[in-house]
Amino acid sequence: MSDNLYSLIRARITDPAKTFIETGDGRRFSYGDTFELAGRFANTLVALGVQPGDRVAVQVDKSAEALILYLGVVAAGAVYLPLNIGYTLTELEYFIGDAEPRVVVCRPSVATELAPLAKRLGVAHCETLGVQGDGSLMDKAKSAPTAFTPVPRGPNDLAAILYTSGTTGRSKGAMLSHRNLYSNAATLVDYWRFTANDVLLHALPIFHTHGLFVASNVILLAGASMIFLPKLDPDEMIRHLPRATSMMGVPTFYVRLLQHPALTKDLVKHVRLFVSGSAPLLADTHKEWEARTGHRILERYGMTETNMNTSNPYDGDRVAGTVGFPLPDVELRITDPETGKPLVQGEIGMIEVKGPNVFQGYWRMPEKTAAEFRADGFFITGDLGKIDERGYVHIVGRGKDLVISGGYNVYPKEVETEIDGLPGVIESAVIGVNHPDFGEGVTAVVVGGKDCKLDEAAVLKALDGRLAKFKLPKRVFFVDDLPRNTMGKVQKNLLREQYKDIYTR
Ligand code: MCA
Ligand code: AMP
Repeated sequence: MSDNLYSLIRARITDPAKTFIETGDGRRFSYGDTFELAGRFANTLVALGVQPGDRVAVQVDKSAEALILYLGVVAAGAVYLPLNIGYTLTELEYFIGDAEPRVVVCRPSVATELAPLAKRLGVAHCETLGVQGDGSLMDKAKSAPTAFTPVPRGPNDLAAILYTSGTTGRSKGAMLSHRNLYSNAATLVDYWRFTANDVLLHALPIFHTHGLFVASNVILLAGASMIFLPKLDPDEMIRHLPRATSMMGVPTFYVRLLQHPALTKDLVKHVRLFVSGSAPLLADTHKEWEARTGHRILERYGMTETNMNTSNPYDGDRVAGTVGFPLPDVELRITDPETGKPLVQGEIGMIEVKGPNVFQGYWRMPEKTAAEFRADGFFITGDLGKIDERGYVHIVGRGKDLVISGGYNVYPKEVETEIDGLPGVIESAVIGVNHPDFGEGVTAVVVGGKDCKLDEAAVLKALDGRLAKFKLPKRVFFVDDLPRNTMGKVQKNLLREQYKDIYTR
């Protein structure tokens, strides 16, 4: 049997009339509709010359069709490459140039800007897909046949590439195989007890692991349904929650829903599971949520490179401030970050993982890939943690210089490089500071020279259009010097301490 994820999903679906997606505005896609449209997309892509292994880059607004396009790409044996809709043309130039997709699919509104760029970078076709089933790709798909035999794939063949920003330089494309995606989603279906009776309230973006693989693949493998909302809109979520059995979100989802007066125990009485991940969930949020709804949020831990690694238990104690136990099939150890030697239980060190969930390496970056694996196959996550006496994993910090804002990763180096390039700037340090809504707020501390005429607004204006908006500093401060240790390294911990109250006071 082929390992093509699409074939494995199809094999599990017994009732084609069952609803897969219901959109916020009431459109409904049964599993039968979904497979027909995925077949049309796959046939369309093949007609555009897409061969197994070719990349199909997609930067479109969230819609049922966009998710079904993912299935069509996978069915065709091609490699799905989703891109954050916030990325600017400058950022897209890098991703497209690096991944060399055969086809780029974008929003109708940006096609006139993106098509010439894609052409210059050697992309064969630039197509569009809108939120109402419009666009050139849909036009072609409408006249394509629905029947498509999924292209046979081996377990290690690629199904997707997701870019994660690099701590030191260029963004890296994490290569995920059919087995990576299938094995992790199948594990989560069992671990979190998903069945065909489930209805997931889905308000996450579908260009990252959380909304695409954790949420959507789990629902597909369970043959369950989703209420598919374009984004986090608390009023809309409150409207749909009474029909949901489950919800997945980043901590900001829970923080914002708690601010809604209509969130009550009664509203969520049909929900059996709330999952949080992508960033640390504050113990206070966990407690407040339990007090308001009667539910203990289940927190889990994952990465783009690994899918999900650990989860709090479905039955048993969901401990606030921990990310639970390693999932079945996932080996997890804590090591000395310098030597890589395993540490004893309770000591803080580097979290390393190994299992069928762990990716195939970084696209065209063999050295970077080699540097992040131990000789015995463990992947070095860059997260610092410990395992307590009951076996729960705690994430206590990051060994990598990374800010997580509202569940999106922002690599300080990327923002610092842009700021350092502005006229008159000597240097800068970008840090994450406690933020009541986003968890961490991207914050820039800038050393301007004598001739520097910039102020906060001017820095932000200069960065706008070069970096996606979620990467832009929420505040910019000017200082005479950055604190350094004796080795000359900027002491970001001191800056984080100095600015720790700026978003909360
Ligand atoms: C939007 N803005 C942000 C963010 N999102 N700023 C900082 N951090 C953010 N995350 C900015 C916009 O640019 C805009 O700026 C202003 O905030 C309002 O924009 P809006 O679109 O209204 O924002 P929102 O709808 O309120 O979005 C906030 C959000 C969203 C719901 C937290 O960012 C979100 O859905 N995050 C989830 C990300 C996610 O799925 N992560 C999983 C990665 P301006 O006003 O200047 O225009 S996968 C992962 O991490 C691993 C594998 C894992 O474990 O899951
Ligand atoms: P990404 O590169 O977007 O896949 O982000 C992965 C990173 O998010 C991990 O390496 C962790 O630093 C962080 N992360 C994910 N889930 C959690 C969690 N539950 N608690 C703390 N950090 C998390």
